[in-house]
Amino acid sequence: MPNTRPLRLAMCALSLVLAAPSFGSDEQALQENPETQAVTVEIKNLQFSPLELVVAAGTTINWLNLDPLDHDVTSGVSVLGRQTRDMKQTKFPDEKFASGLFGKGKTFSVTLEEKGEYDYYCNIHPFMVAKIIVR
Ligand SMILES: [Cu+2]
Repeated sequence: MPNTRPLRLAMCALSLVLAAPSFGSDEQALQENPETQAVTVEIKNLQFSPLELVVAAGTTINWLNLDPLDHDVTSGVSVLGRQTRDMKQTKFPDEKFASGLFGKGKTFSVTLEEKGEYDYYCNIHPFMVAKIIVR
């Protein structure tokens, strides 16, 4: 019977290397700032920034609108694209939070106590989608 141990070790090392990027900078940021109580998401040029944010449970998220036009922040999923052409509905709010429209220089805040992934979008610009991950 051939000895497969060296190969298995090599595969194991390879999988560690491949897995490394998934421990990305968000995880690092969370570890470096475990006491962070509030984080700001900027809304600028019809985009949420950052698109994906990892925070600790209990963190308050402040969305700050820097665009010269109104936006909103609605929790849930917005889907767009060719494959959605026949769909009756492309926005699926989950009613965890909804800001209503707010203008330039204004903010909307939510404190997220429960761990999980929170997708959200802008109702009037449904291509604006982003996500908060609470760990
Ligand atoms: Cu918008």
